[in-house]
Amino acid sequence: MSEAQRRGDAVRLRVDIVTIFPAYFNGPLDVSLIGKAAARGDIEFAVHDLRRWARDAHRTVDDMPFGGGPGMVMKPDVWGDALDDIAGAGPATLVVPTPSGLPFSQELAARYAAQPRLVFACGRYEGIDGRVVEAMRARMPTDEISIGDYVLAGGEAAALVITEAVARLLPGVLGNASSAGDDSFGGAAGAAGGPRYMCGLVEGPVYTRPRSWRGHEVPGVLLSGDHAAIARWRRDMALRRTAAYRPDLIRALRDLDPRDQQVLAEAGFPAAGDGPGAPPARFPVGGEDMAH
Ligand code: 6GU
Repeated sequence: MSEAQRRGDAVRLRVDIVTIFPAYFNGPLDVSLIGKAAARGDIEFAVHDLRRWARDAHRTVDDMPFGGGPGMVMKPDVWGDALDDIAGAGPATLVVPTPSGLPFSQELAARYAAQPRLVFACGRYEGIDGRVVEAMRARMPTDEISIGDYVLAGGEAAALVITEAVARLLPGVLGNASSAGDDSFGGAAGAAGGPRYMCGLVEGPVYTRPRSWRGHEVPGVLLSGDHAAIARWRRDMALRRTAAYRPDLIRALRDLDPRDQQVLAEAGFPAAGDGPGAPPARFPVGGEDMAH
């Protein structure tokens, strides 16, 4: 029994994971931030072996695709029985990781962190028979989610990614309650306590001691104690890094002040917010040559 459960606190989030590789989750759920949250009872996990619901002696979970093509498709009857048993009790959101899903985002992570229960259906092979999602949609909120534009061998890694992004947003999970708002995308997600100046941007570089390392100095403004200047510098760096790596985010920015416009112009964006924006001439993502 966890501390929280001894205190009588309710578990904030229950996560069920259905997979043919339950061993994949041995370890990752027990360490770091997620492990501590689980030990405190803020989050509770159950990992289920899909083959428990297989019907034959070989515990078959897949079959050949109708219409032909390569690979195998996961059987609807096995998944249907598993999800009936697991997701049947109480309100839950079904998350089906798939490269053809809705892109995962900080906004979605925040929405999931407010749910009492998530059930992940991890597919392998060419995916799960399409009727499973169709049937579950009629019964519970069901999201097909992609974690990026690349193809994984199965949904397990994606389920871990989504779980970690959600777990760190649970109240009391982060050591410093305000640090979630400081992150890349944090302001965009409207996280409480996050500085407005990072809204919609990825973060710039961060520094710690020593002040001088291998001939590289920490930017002087960070040692100045001038909080307004530090905030402005951090926004400048975030704008430059976002321009270099994520021009798509720059085009979505609104309410740019004259200094923002100047920083973006230097980074190769003549008029951010309208028009496609030119690619940056170089990748000015470091802090070393920044005037302040
Ligand atoms: Cl959620 N699953 C798989 N198999 N591949 C992916 C993915 C998910 N997101 C990106 N690639």
